[in-house]
Amino acid sequence: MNADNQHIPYDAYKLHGHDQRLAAQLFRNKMDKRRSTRFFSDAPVTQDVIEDIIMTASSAPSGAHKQPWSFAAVSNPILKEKIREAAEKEEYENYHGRMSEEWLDDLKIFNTDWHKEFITIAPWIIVVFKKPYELIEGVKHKNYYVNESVGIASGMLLAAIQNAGLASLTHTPSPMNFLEKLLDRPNNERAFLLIPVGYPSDDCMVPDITRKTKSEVITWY
Ligand code: IYR
Repeated sequence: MNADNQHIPYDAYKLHGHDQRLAAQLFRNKMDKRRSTRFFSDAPVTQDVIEDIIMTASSAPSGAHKQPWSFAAVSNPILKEKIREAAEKEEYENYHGRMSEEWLDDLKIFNTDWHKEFITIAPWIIVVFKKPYELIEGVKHKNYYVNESVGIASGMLLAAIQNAGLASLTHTPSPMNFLEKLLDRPNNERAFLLIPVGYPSDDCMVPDITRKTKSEVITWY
């Protein structure tokens, strides 16, 4: 393209041929081993690893490059205890009347209930926040494609967690506004996902589920 003041040459990461085939296969295999985990070890994970994982997520594309996200990384045990207590309070209500029979039925194979021990056991929880707007000098500026942008960043976060040899869970206590209060977030932030991160416990079990096959998910044209 023609040079202008707003563009610089792209220093692209490229692979070709065998290297490309191998990289694609290895990454697929690594990601295929990812499972949502509800049983964590309390073994520590260093803050610099969590920082790299979050900054990988924050490299995601976003509408008009507004990067409409922020991440709270919590290891403080007292705060984790408060978050667990509030999450369990909401989940108790969900499992006792707020979720439909069909929903509860769909969840049976996962053996979930309102107890959320993983919030206090995992060494870290990362709370992803979305920012529907920015507040600049008291003026609201709407962000674009906020759910898409934060969803992409969250997917990259999960991939980075897996790449670091750690386990995670995408937990969605609902409603989640207690997180904004407990973490003292600014008015323009809404909790999007709560993600415990750590090693799985040695006796961690996961549901016996299969993934859709390529013919079920891909249509070639
Ligand atoms: N948020 C509840 C219920 C729940 C909902 C879905 I959709 C799941 O895939 C799993 C659980 C909980 O975390 O228990």
